[in-house]
Amino acid sequence: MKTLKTLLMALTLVAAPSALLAQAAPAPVPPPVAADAAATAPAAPAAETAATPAPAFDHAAPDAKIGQPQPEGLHLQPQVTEIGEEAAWMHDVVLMPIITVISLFVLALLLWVVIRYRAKANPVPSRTSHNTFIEVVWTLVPVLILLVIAVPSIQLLANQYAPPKADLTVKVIGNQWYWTYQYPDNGDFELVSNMLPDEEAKKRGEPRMLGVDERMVVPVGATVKLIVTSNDVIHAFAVPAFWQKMDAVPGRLNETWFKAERTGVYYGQCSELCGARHGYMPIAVEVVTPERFAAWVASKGGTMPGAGGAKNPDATATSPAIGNAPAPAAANDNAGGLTTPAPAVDAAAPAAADHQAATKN
Ligand SMILES: [Cu+2]
Repeated sequence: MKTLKTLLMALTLVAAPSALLAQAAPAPVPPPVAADAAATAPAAPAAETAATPAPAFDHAAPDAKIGQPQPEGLHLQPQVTEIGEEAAWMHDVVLMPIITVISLFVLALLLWVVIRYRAKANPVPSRTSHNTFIEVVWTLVPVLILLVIAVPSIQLLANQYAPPKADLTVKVIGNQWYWTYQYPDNGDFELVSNMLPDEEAKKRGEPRMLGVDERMVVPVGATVKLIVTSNDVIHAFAVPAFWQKMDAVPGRLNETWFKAERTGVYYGQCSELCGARHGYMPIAVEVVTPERFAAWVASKGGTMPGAGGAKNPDATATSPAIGNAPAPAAANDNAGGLTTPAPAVDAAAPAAADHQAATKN
C-alpha cells in the first residue's frame, strides 16, 4: 500500500508540469463557458434568448467572521445548515460535556489510586482480587452512557441520509488540482474553479488560499444535491459551515446534499490528500437569493428549469424552491440539459437523464 502511494506520488510529480499547464489554461479565461454556450445555442430552438450578451454578475464579498477559518480559532465554524446546527449541538451539548466529565473522573481516580495506595503508605498490600458490585457498576455505567449518546447520534445520522427533495443538482468534479462544477438543471453549463494567487485574492478581498476565480453559486433555502466525482485521484469536497464532506472518487458518483439557511460566502478545501497541490484547490460556495441565483445563471449563459430562458422573472419570483416554477415549454434542449419538457421540474427526476441514470447505479 505504502509503495503504491509512493509510486502514485512519483507519477504525480512527473506529470506535474503538464498538469499545471492544463490547469493554468482554463483559469484566465472565464468566458469559455459563455462562449461554449453561445457556440451550441444556434442549434437550439431558444436561440433568440441567447442572442443578447450575458449580463454581468456582482459577487458578494465574504464575511470574515463566517464561512472561513478564524485566526486562533478552536471551535467549529458557525453552521448555516440545519444538519450542521444539529451536529454542532451534538458536539457541544452531548459529546464535549460527557468527554470532559469522563476525562476528569478518570484523572481523579488515577490520582486517588496513586496517592492513597502508594507503596510507602501500604507496607502490607491489600490482596483484594475482585468486587462484584464495582464490576457491575463499571460495566453498566459505560453501557448507559453509550445508549444516551446513541439516541441523538443515530437521529443525526438518519437526518443526514434523508435529504428533502432536491431543488437543484450540482455535479462536483475533483481534478488535480482544481474543481469543476456542472449545473445539469440549468442548461448544463460548467465552471472551472481555480484558486486565486495571493495578490489577486488580496485585491478582491478574498481570504488567502481560499478565494477562487469561479465560485459555486446556489440559492438560499434550496436543497442542493451534490453529485461528487473525480477525474483523476481521490479528492474530497468539504465545506465546514455546511457540515458537509464527501469523497470524490474517480469512476464513482457519490451523492450528498446541503441546504444553506443564510446567504453568504462559505469556504472549504479538498480534504483528501490528492497530490502535490492538494492544499491549493479550495472551494468557495456563494449562497444567494433565488433572484440573484437566476441572474447568476443568466450571466453564465444558463437557463432556469421550466422557464424557457433565464431572463423570465416569473421563473424565480415564485419561491426559493427553484425547481417549482410553473413550466411553460422547456424550450432549451441543448447540451443534454432539459431533454424533457417535464412540468414542475424536480431536480431529482429531471433534466440530465445521463446524470440521473448514473446516479441510480
Ligand atoms: Cu484534492
